[in-house]
Amino acid sequence: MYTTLSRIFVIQGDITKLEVDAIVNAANSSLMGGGGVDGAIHRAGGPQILAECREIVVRKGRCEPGNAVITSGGNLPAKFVVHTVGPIWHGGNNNEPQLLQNAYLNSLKLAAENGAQTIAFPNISTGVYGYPKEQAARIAVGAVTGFLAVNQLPKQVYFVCFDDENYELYRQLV
Ligand code: AR6
Repeated sequence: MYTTLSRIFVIQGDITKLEVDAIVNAANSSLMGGGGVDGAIHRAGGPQILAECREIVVRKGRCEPGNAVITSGGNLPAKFVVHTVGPIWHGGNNNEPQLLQNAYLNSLKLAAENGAQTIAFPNISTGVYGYPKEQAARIAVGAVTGFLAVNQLPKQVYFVCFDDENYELYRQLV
């Protein structure tokens, strides 16, 4: 049996390159793609991912902040993409911490339900959505640690940091 922290890894790089069961996309509520990591995932994964997102929107509507949906990985090395929507930072008194925590927890739950043994997260909401990086990192690590303590899947979680500041923050926290 692993201890929780030994199941968490911090790496720096491009999440689209990872050979894990699931990568998480920091999407927006339309699920129709965008910039940042969302743009990178759709570019690398090809049109199949967007087609599946379209079907989901037709069936269930938009993806509200804190929620998550799952598609195949298209041309990515990952089997699945979990699309979640983080909160836009409006100063911190608009339920941002809870919504960010929900984005992590609902992504983990959906990945586990689909049998994912390994999952990789980007630093949700810390780009275009403007969430302060240290606060976001604390929420991310807290949510993942809490989930792993009471769930066997995913077996391993990767925090994939793109910028140096996030990488340093996560290395200190984990
Ligand atoms: N791999 C890993 N991390 C990345 C990559 C990559 N290839 N590219 C960027 N990042 P952002 P948000 C990091 O802006 O703040 C989109 O337009 C980046 O350095 O992608 O949740 C969506 O459609 C940052 O740390 O997502 C939404 O409209 C982190 O990913 C909106 O942006 C998240 O930055 C969502 O904003």
